[in-house]
Amino acid sequence: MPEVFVPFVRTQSTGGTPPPVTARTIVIDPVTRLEGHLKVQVEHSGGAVSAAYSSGMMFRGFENLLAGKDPRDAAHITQRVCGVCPIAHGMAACLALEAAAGISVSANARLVRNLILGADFLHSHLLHFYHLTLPSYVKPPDAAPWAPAYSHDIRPGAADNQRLVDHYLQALAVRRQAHELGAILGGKMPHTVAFEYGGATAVPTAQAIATAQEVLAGVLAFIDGVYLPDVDLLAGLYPDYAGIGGGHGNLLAFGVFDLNAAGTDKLLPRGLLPAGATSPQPVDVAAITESTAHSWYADGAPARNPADGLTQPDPDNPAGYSWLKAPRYGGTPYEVGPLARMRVAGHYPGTSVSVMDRHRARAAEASLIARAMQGWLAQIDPAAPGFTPTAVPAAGAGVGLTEAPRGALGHWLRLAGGRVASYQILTPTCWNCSPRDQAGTPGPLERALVGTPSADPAQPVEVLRVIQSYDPCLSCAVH
Ligand code: NFE
Repeated sequence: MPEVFVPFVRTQSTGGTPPPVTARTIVIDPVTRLEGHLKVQVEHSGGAVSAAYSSGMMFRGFENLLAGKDPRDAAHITQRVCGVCPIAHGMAACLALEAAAGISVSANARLVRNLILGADFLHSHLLHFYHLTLPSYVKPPDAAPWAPAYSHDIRPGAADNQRLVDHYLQALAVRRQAHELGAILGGKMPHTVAFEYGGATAVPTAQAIATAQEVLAGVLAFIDGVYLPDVDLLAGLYPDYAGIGGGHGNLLAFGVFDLNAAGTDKLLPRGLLPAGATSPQPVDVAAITESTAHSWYADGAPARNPADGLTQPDPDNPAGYSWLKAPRYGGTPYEVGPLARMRVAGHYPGTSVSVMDRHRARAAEASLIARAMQGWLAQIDPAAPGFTPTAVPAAGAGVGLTEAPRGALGHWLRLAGGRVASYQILTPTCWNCSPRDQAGTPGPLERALVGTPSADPAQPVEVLRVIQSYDPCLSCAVH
């Protein structure tokens, strides 16, 4: 790999790669109000997007630096993939090693893990709606850090606009409370020290549980009294976004928040919903592949299951245009995230997939999780252990499937000599923002952008709204 990588300078289309920039091209680079480095190029004609290309612009290499490490360290190292969803990585890493060892954790450990992860979901969903999304729909104050802002297609009247901007500010404090909740139970946030192979390192005292209930009640009151009504308000002001940004329509959830030791019962279950389906199908992990045909990798196969995955950077792949691989299920792109989870769980009826469906499902999920957390706090036994010391297996393999706030997350671990022999991470944003695969099929975001209005190419706010509805995190996606 060259010492200095100059990203993404392509002058020719090489079959499935972005065409040269013309007067019909809009390039947003970087896309802001998300984590990491995302570039989106769209071609437009007749006032609508005709093709889109999504590119992750930074390589990181966490999988490679895990090789040879003590597998217990993965729960802490992989949390550094991201400051927004670290807890989910800690969870997936623990689950992968525990699967390799064939163990399950105590009831207290399960509850404490659910609670810390739940607190991170609440923080993340509030962050996404108020601080990453809303500025694309309201007229923000004419001052830093909001100015300059788009002026095209901003619809709220003065009173609604003021209400939403006020809530933007209030939500900063509520996000802090959600993080405090995680810190009460997990030692600190965002990167918890409580997630260890074999359980959770601390069981909260009765006093800590009471404090956590109090903080949680405040967060839940904001979700139900402010967040949900604000999403309704936005959906009412922008009703056309219930029909924009649908995409392939396939939804996938790995499931999360175990309600029993075996993990067979979950608050948000595992399931697959191909477009239009109303009853979820089982998920077969063997059907998952990642293609690098249009990615800057040389992995020596058209597509690999993550159990056999490689991470061999190749910035010179002439067909590449992203540092994201292209995950597929049975060769088909699937959208992951709150809409997938809530629909698989039966909590979000219908078959519609759109920008507003994503926002509505995310808010409804925040309320559902916060309520479940109240119950989990009540179930903790402060006198019972949370951690069971267990030997690390010398060899074997395990898969840890869970959900991060943005969707299905998996860690694939292989052990040799008691160390990490191979580690592969498959993140939600890699599913959602993937480039084309070996068959040339666009990823979910790339497909969802097709047909999006582009009324004012100088202010492509419609394109931005579709992108943001997925809540992308490119730090996770490239890991
Ligand atoms: Ni970096 Fe992450 C993603 C979530 S999971 S925010 O995508 O949610 O790795």
